[in-house]
Amino acid sequence: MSPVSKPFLETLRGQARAVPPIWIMRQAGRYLPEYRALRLKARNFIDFCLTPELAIEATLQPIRRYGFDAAILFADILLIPHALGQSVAFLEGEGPKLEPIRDAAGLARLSDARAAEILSPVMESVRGIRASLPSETALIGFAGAPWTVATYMVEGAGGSDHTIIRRMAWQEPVLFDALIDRLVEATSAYLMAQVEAGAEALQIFDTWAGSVPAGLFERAVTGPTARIVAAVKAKHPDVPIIGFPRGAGGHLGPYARATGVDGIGVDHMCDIAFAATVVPPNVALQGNLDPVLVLDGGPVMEDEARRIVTAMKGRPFIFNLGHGVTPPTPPENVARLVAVVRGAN
Ligand code: 1CP
Repeated sequence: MSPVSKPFLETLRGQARAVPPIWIMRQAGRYLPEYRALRLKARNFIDFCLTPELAIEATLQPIRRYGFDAAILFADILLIPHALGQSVAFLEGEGPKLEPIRDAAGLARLSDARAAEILSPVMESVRGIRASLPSETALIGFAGAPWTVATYMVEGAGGSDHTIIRRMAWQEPVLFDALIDRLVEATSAYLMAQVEAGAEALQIFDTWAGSVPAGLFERAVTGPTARIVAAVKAKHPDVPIIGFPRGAGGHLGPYARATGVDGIGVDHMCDIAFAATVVPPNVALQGNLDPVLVLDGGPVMEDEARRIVTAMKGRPFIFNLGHGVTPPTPPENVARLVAVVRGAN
């Protein structure tokens, strides 16, 4: 146990603090000029993520600028399909493109034989970040949840409709469940390796949970996430885990109870006061300022941030956005947000 208290970790252990810890999703990335400069040093985005020197520096940039309470490992949820042998490319301005998996033959081409080796630079990054962080700053490791990663693997690209994978889930349950099982296994191993390398908390990003029909929610979201949480906690019972089932407001209570997560990321479509009524009181809430408010900054952003902090008084709570900070956001607005949340009127 670390002798220095880390507000972010204390909150995930159930402590309600007068001043909430703060970090923001996508805090490292394109809205920072120093990230855009660093990004030019790698030929493509996967190489960037798998070069420890670059990933360590990208992780530390927002910590130096803002002193967030937590750093998040710089990596991407699509490193898992890459490590399983699927072709993954990030095209400039177009987002990710994958060679889609649509049948048993496609699934059979995945192999975890080399996954740990391909992902080993990530563990080197985790060790390097841990060695460089201020003593009060926690390090979050992460992965995509099986459903969200599977949407990219099956659809072959981003997007929000997810018709192909939804049809697969309904019409070809054996194939769908087998893909999800592969991801549960690979993701559990990947997250455990991050903890062993020095990650102090984990976040499971289910960015596309909101496109899952209610009748599939347990099979696609809650069940697979619960299995990952159980696998990680069997080996590392003390590592706190945050689940972020974006767009799944109506399922937050059952999701929190069935998965056993220590914290719930709440998106900005969901009223965080409602989340507080359905999520057990010992489970921390994290969120949920609308990222567009940080584009303009000013009194509207500040009032809404204060409203959220006030609504969460007395509850274990971590301030964050409802989704990632967007690339055109002026960095000085983020600095102001941090000051407001920490109480500098
Ligand atoms: O060249 C570039 O700079 C590419 C932009 C970029 C960045 C900075 C991508 C491509 N990924 C990342 C880093 C990243 N991705 C981090 C670490 C940085 C940080 O948070 O500080 C994390 C945690 C992620 C996670 C991630 N990747 C998610 C889940 C979180 C979320 O925002 O919903 C998802 C869905 C992805 C997929 C992804 N990676 C990148 C793109 C363009 C996309 C597609 C997004 C989409 O489909 O809309």
